Amino acid sequence: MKRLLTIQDISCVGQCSTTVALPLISACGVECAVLPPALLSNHTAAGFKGWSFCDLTAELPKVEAKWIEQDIRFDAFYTGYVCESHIDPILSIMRTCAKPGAVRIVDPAMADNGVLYKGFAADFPSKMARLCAGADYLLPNLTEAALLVGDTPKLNGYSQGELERLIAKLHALGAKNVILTGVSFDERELGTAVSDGKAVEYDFNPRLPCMFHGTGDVFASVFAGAILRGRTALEAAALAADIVCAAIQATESGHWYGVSFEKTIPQLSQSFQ
Ligand code: PXL
Repeated sequence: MKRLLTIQDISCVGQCSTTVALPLISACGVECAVLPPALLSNHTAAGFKGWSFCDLTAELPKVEAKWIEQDIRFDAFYTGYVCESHIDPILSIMRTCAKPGAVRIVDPAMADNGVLYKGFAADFPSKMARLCAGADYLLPNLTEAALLVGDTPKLNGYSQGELERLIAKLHALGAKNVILTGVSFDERELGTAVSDGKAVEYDFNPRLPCMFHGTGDVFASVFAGAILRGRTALEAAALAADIVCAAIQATESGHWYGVSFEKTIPQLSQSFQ
């Protein structure tokens, strides 16, 4: 069994980050170790009135030292929501605790719908870009992609040419494969562009008429699990999108802070039987 380390916050309530990654990656048949660089009472998106934030930056080198000492190494790293002070310690762990050929999956979780999440300074995307530079798989949404390359985010209306120029700029940051989510050329469909730097392939699903928190984390977690189970980037993105759609459809109305991804776990583990 492959062993992945996910590095992103624990939001105690809110169905995002580590509390999504651990069950979904496990359901793919991949061992999931966790390293939370911060502990929050809940996520920071609209709906919650505030949040507590306990920064664990100082713990990161201590954890790293114990792993080095005990020869604990990982086949893959998957990073999500992190803050500026976490980036150098994470880059160090990804160097010192990697098995040969370890894969780096980076979800630059910092923005959506044209704006940065609350709490991030305007120059944060340039800091996140340093983590993205070493990514084997970079998984931004359209807003994150634009901010990473210094463009003003556009909410919709990217032509195929504009999208592929944006993808080329993400490769120029250093990312090997780019998986761009939230892509649409037609209001009935929403999908993903998958690029290895040579060709761009697309996967679309019917657009669902609603917006939920945490779907990016569900997408990235399933994508990471599927890559470690040997799927191609396009296959992994298509499975991740199917699970996101199923999770949205399984979410009862009034459940506002996340999606009921738990109900997709049987379907997800079936895909790896
Ligand atoms: O789902 C991304 C995410 C992760 N962690 C925290 C967040 C968010 C999105 O708002 O606030 C703390």
